[in-house]
Amino acid sequence: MKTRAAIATAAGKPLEIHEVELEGPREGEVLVEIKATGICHTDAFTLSGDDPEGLFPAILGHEGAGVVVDVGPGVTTLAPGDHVIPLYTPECRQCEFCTSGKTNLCGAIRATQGKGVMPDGTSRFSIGRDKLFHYMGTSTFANHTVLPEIALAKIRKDAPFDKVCYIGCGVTTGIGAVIWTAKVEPGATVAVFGLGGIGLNVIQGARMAGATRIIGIDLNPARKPLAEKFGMTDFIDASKTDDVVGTIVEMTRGGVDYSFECIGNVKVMRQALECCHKGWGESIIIGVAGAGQEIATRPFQLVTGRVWRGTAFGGARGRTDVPKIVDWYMDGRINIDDLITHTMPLEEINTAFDLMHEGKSIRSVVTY
Ligand code: NAD
Ligand code: AHE
Ligand code: ZN
Repeated sequence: MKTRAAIATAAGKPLEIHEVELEGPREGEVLVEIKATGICHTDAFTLSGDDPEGLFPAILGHEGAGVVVDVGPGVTTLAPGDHVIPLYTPECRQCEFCTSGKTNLCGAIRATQGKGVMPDGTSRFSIGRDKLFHYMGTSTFANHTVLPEIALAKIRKDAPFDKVCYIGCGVTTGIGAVIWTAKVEPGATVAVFGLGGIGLNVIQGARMAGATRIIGIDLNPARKPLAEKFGMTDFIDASKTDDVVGTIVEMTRGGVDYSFECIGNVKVMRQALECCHKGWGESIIIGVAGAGQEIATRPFQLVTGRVWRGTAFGGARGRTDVPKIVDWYMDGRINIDDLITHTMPLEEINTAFDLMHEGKSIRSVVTY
């Protein structure tokens, strides 16, 4: 079939809107009509050329929601008409990762996903004679896309696509990092570095978990009012101090119980670790750093009890947890609407990247 997509032709170039060819679903695969997709910083990161796994030409996008149009042979859990959220972290429930009970990182299709192809090693997308790469196994910047059955969470039909698409990455990553990765407990003190589409969800997760002190740190003071609405109790303008760590340690009399890096800056990752309390403070890396970047600290920081961890997709097991998060939204337990600052058609998708780089949006959503 033919469908419309935004194509990343080369690193650093604006996306181009074209009609593309999409092959139907093969064994174990599902054809989905994408109704809406968010634009996450990770899409910008890959488009910039900083992603060691970045491939071009590709159809980016990993924060979508849509409707099943067709299923390939062997698909048993989904049928045409089902509403779904694509999962860049699938859940096969059979691999050694899924059955370990220790991680949400499913190993079933990760290798081919990173190579921009479906599990059988081929792409379903092409334009003319040229193949296009898939991205993160999802490619939601296309009006239609094909995914493995294990990479789709079935959700309720009354949830609005233009809001719950954000659960496909940002909402789940931020809230999940707090409740599933860090397991923040009531009364905890928390520091959140970077108050964008992920960091504000960390703040909302910390408030849900009962944290009493939630310190937000950003270079952009325009983030303060919304962060306060979501539960931030204190704000540090990182552009106005050269001692963020000292400021936090003093404010909290020794450091925070938990910190979260939601930027992708290795220098800030160090600050996030070092502002944690001696003996027990845990720092969770969420931000994705570019090729060649490395983190550093004195090992003494770890010897004296601080813990450095990371999280992908907030530790969520997608097919199990994503439908629950959709319920939380529909029940009014979490706020998504205030974080979606811009909505636009696919033709204007490059504006979404501009708004992100200018610090003017939290989340932009493209509706098809
Ligand atoms: P965003 O652009 O919406 O937000 C980033 C925020 O960081 C902005 O508010 C910006 O002003 C602030 N910032 C930038 N440099 C700063 C500095 N030096 N000090 C303080 N604040 C600074 O991005 P996002 O969509 O929220 O994504 C954040 C990061 O999380 C990205 O690296 C993204 O790739 C990553 N991410 C990771 C996962 C995961 O599963 N681990 C999932 C989604 C996104
Ligand atoms: N391809 C990059 C790493 C990118 C990365 O870390 N991705 C996160 C999700 S970011 C969503 O916005 C993730 O889930 N990582 C786990 C995984 O298996 O990819 C690189 O550095 O090579
Ligand atoms: Zn993302």
